Amino acid sequence: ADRVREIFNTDLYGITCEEYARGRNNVETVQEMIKAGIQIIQYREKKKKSLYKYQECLQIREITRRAGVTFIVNDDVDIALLVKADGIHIGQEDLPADKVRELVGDDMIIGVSTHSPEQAWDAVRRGADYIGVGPIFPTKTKEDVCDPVGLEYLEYVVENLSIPFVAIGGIKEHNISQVREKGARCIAMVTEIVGAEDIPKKVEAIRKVLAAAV
Ligand code: TZP
Ligand code: MG
Repeated sequence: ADRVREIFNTDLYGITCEEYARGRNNVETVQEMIKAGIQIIQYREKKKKSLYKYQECLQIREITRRAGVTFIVNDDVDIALLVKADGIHIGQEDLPADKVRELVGDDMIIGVSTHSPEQAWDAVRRGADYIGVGPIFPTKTKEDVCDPVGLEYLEYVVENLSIPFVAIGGIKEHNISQVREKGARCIAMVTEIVGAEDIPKKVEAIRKVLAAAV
């Protein structure tokens, strides 16, 4: 638990999304995120077949390992295991976290997306290592995303839970300070980072905003 807490004691959580990546493939995006100094990276790819996801994850595992970056795979427990990812991230309609734990063992980090206090407590009960909290703001990135739960649910988590968490959903350079000021330490962004022309430059700008927030 302390190991996971330490890993999530970081400012940004990067997530791939080839659709918004300005022609970069997922491997190139990860390389840019690493250059930018992002310490946790999730591979999230809804539109490719397993074989191609597996091949990309193999490469990403190699480069994240060399960089000392935590690598988490979205959805696919089999791929996470095969490439020896550090973690697996699942949603409310994936296999339950306690069942995923039976498959992946104690060393792999399990993250669960949550949208309400009930879901957060359920994830804790099922042995999740961290939770996603969101969507904080409206987002078009996730197809079946629920309505924004706003800063209110984030506040609930900050005040009532001790599990590491990542705030996510519609977070941008212009609104990230609100998220930090509500108490989020680790913040995930998809389009704001993968869609940036220059990822290291974008991350530098975001970090300036974070440094100025309370
Ligand atoms: N889970 C909740 S919102 C979301 C995910 C994967 C998408 C967030 O994307 P963006 O581009 O940062 O709004
Ligand atoms: Mg999923």
